[in-house]
Amino acid sequence: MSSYCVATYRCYDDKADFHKKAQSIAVGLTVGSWTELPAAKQKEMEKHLGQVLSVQVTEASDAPDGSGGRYADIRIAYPDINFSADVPALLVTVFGKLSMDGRIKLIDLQFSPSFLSGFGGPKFGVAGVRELLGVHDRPLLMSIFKSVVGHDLEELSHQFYGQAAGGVDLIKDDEILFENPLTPIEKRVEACMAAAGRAQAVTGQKLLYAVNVTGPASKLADQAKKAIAAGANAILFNVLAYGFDTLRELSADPDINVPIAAHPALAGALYPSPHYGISASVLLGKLMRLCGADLVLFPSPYGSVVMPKEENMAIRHALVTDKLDEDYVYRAPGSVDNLPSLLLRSSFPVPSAGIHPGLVPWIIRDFGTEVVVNAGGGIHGHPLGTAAGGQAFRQAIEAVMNGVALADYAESHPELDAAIERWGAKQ
Ligand code: 1AE
Repeated sequence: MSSYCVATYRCYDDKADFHKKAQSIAVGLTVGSWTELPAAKQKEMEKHLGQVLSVQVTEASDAPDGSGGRYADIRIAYPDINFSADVPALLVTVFGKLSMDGRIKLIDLQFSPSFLSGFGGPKFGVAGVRELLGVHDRPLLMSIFKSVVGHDLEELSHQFYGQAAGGVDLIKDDEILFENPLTPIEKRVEACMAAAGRAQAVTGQKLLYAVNVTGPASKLADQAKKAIAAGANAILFNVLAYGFDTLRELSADPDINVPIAAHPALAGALYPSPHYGISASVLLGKLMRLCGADLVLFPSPYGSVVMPKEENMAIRHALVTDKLDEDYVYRAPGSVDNLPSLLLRSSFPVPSAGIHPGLVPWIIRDFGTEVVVNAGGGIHGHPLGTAAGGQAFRQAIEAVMNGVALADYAESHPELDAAIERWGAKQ
C-alpha cells in the first residue's frame, strides 16, 4: 500500500461537475491521463495515480465568500512516490499549475508519516523560548524596532535600550532592515546586545533579540552564524520571500542554535482571497511549524491589518495543537507504517500589526496565555516614551492575569492610563 499526502481544495463554480473536476485534478497532477491507457500500463502506473477521497458540494446561499455561490471542498490524495519529501516538491505537485486554473484555493494539507519523518519542526518552540527567557507564567511581550532605515548604530542602540527598559521579553528587527553600511549585522548585534545587558542590569530581565538575516539566499546561513557569533540569541526571517524549504534548512542547521521568528511579509499576496491562494492556516500555521519556526507573526483580528478571527484561530490551532496525528497526518486505509506518532514542538503564535495595550484582554481571551503580544507603534508611540510603552503593555498583561479590568488597573498605573487615553481600550 502506498503512502499519500492529502490536499483539500475549495472550489467555486456555479455550474461545474465537481466530481468530474476532482477526477481531472487527481489524474492531471499525477499520471496525466488514465482512461486512455491500456490495462497493462494502468497496472504499472496505478501507484502514481492521485485518488479522490471526497467531494463535498454546497449549493450555498451562505457561501463563505459571501457571494451566495456554489462551491465544493475536494480532497485528493497524492502518492508520495511522485515527489521528493520536501515542501517545494509537495506544493508544486498539489498546487503548482492548479493554482492558476480558475477559482480554486488550497485550504488544507495533511502529510503521510513518511513525508513527515523528514521534518523536525521548531528547535525551541513555546517551551524552549520560555526556558531561554525564564518566563513561564504569562504571555510574552515582543517589541518591534521602528524607524530603522537611515539610522546609525548609536540611534539604534538608544532605541533598543528604550524598548528593553520597558520590560519586553523579545525585540525584533523591523522586517525591512537589511544588511546596510550604517548598521551592519555584526555591529548591530554587538551594540544591541550591549544595550540589552545595560537594561538587564536595571530590569533583571532576560531578553531575546531577533536580528533580521534577510538578504541573498546563498548567504543566509552565514549571515545567521555571523549574527550568532556576535551575540545574537534569535533570528528574524522573512520566510515567504524565499520559501519554506529555506526556513527548514536554517532551522535544521545545528550551528543556528537560536529561536527563529518567522515574519509573514508577502503572505497577503497568498491567503486573503476566498477564491484563490493558500489558506492562512496552511501558510502561516502548518507549514511554518513543520519547517521550524519557533515564533510566527501574523495579522490579528483587532489591529490595523485585520485577519478574520476564524482564520486567526485556525493558525493558532495549527501552531499549538498536540493532536498532530489527527490534524497533520494522513494514514492511507490499510497502510502499515512503523513510524512513531508525530511529535513536533509547538510554535508561539504572535498576532501583530496595530496592537496597543487596550487590545491585550482580547488577545488573551482568544489565544490564552501561550501567546506573544507584539507591538511596534503601540510601544514607540506611547505618549510618555518607548520605555513607558513597554511598561503599559506589561501592566495590561498583569491586569488580565490578575482578573482586573484595564480601566481599574490604570488608576494606579500611569503608563497604562496614558496608553488607554491615547489608543482606547476595545470594548
Ligand atoms: C504582521 C506583521 C506586523 C509587523 O511586522 C509590524 O512591524 C507591526 O508594526 P506595528 O505594531 O503595527 O507598528
